[in-house]
Amino acid sequence: MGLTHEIAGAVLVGDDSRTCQLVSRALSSGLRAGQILHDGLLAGMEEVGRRFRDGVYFLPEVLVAADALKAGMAVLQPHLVAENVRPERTAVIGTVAGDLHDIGKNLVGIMLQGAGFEVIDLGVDVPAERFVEACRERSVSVVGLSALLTTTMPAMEATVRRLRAELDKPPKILVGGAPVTQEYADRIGADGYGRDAASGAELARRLCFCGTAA
Ligand code: B1M
Repeated sequence: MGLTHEIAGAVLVGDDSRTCQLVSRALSSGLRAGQILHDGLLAGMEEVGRRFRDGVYFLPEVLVAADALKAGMAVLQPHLVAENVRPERTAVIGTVAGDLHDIGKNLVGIMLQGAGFEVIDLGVDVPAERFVEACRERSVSVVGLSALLTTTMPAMEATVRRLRAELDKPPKILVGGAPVTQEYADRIGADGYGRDAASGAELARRLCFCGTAA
């Protein structure tokens, strides 16, 4: 079994010390940091996403896998910088104004990282103008909006409207959260709706690389 495969396996079971050891070993054996990232850490996290989507994994497994991913990334980071490996796409995520729920949004962030995005997390209770600013500050491929309250869904709609009105080239907009539906996403003009974190990240990837949710 190759080292990258073993790394993916260590992420999958959330073993952070083994993930770090294997990443160090892979580096010493001459594997490139980019390969360790894609074929090892991210491949492991992608499988976590699939298992979560299919109901095989639950929240605790996802969180321990995310910790293993983070631990491995910490070992790999200086080597990625040296190799100038950068994520190809940037995603900005946040929970909309008035809403303090962040567990689902954090999961979406983890899955997006697993899908190869650099993630800028604006946190909770994020006003529309902050999303707009974040998209002006750098090149952003996708914005992910989360809302958990029926009372904050209008803030989601307002955010979509402002992103479209105020940016010359608006990023793809993905929405999700317990009260949000595909029908609502269509109505407010979002590009896509994620029922859960894994399908949200998968959709983000499709939107960015294929330009469509289909
Ligand atoms: Co709140 N809360 N809460 N709460 N809370 C709910 C959402 C509620 C359904 C509980 C209930 O009444 N049964 C209800 C909303 C009712 C409604 O509007 N229809 C509610 C309420 C009313 C409130 C307060 C108003 C209560 C009060 O103070 N009177 C208050 C509001 C505060 C505010 O936001 N301004 C409040 C506060 C809180 C706590 C702070 C105590 C805490 C939040 C802690 C935190 O997030 N750090 C909390 C919690 C924990 C919940 C419940 C119990 C759990 C939410 C959760 O984290 N689920 C929730 C009841 C429930 O859902 N059973 C409830 C787990 C999480 C993984 O799921 O976030 O849905 P979820 O994310 C999913 C998908 O939705 C999707 O992916 C995830 C799964 O993979 N997803 C996306 C989410 N965002 C996405 C974005 C995407 C794609 C997919 O693309 C961008």
